[in-house]
Amino acid sequence: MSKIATLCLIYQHPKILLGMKKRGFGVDKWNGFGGKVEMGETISQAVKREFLEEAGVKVEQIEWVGILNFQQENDPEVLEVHLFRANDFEGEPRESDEMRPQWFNCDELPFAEMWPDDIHWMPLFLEGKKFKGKFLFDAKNNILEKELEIVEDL
Ligand code: 6OG
Repeated sequence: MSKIATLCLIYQHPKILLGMKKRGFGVDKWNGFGGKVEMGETISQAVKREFLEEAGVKVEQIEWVGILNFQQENDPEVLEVHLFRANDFEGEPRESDEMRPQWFNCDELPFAEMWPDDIHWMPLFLEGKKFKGKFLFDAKNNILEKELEIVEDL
């Protein structure tokens, strides 16, 4: 069983836009913007819809950079997250019910307040690599197993 979600980060070197998740899954963590792909929409439509809903900005040119599969111990469901990068956007990031956007320097990312997988794939993201990965978490969100590889194409 698997669910598909999106995750998109705006990266304008050296700045990267993250959002503090205010509610729901991943609450109190900094992350990119995204969410579940809805019935009848494509993955890239979901990226754009979620960015607009969560941060009030329009992203048009998005680059698909990774696929990450997340699983919890003793749970057969896999969350397949499609990761994207955007360089440009229209509008001014603003806080929504779900996210509080903030710019960070890419050398000063708040990994202690991010999902524990991020520290593994973020260097690849910042280098412009494409990658596939798989992470298994325990009930306390510690990583039990990890696989991560650079790929030419997704
Ligand atoms: P909603 O449930 O709010 O979407 N997401 C993860 N992001 C990272 N960096 N690590 C994880 O490790 C994640 N699990 C889920 C995908 C949830 C948002 O959170 C991302 C979506 O953008 C477990 O609709």
